[in-house]
Amino acid sequence: MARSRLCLIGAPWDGSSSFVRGAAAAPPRIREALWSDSTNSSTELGIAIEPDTFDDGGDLPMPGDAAGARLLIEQAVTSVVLAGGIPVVLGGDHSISYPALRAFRRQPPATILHIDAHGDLYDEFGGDRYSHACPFARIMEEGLAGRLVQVGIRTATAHLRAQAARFGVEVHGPHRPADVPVESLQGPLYVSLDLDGLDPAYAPGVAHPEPGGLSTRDVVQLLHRITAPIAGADIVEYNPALDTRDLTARVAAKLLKEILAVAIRNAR
Ligand SMILES: [Mn+2]
Repeated sequence: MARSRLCLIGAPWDGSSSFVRGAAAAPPRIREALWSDSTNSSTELGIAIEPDTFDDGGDLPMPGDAAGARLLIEQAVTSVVLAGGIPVVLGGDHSISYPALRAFRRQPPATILHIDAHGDLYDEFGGDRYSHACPFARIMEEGLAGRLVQVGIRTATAHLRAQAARFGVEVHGPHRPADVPVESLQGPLYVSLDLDGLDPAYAPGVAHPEPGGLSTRDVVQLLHRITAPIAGADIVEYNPALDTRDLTARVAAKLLKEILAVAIRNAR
């Protein structure tokens, strides 16, 4: 595939975070880890990720209000989608996934593979229907995906379980990720990766660290098992202020590379 079909978009927005902010500082730190001389361009699929492997649209100039931020994200992602590109959005908090998926509303992805400790299916959270705890409720209400498959979930309240049942969400915990039927997921497929899906031992730099999560290896293997073409992806909730020795930035950059490699492999 034409490599320029892949387009990175930074969405430095954390104004919809319910606990602590700071994820807005993530995109430049993930890029820094991506190009750090501490590593190289290789991926485990044998596809190199170099500066010319994808377009980098830079970071969106976020306004101060959430509605304006959502509109800007939706417009930026829509322009990539309409040009036949594959957007990869770096958050920001998880609220950015809703406007990112709105960009596909003319042709929604068949499947969203959502890796997270949290279902993010609240009808509202703290009075905010666009909170980072709510994006997948909005996405499912608007029919922005055929199927939502969640992995790593370990904080399901009664409300979240009811919401998952209402929307037909397939919820997998962090146990036995090898049992998730990733190979059979239909495409186009959108990957939404919240770094708190990983155990805080692997990714401490998040606002809501939840022990008992996936390992970095679990997530790499889940990604590699995707056979469907990739429609788009996001990586969210990295909070540099809470990180230790840039560990989480390195995990985000590693998983970004593997997502890009899977997108290239599966488009062939
Ligand atoms: Mn989460």
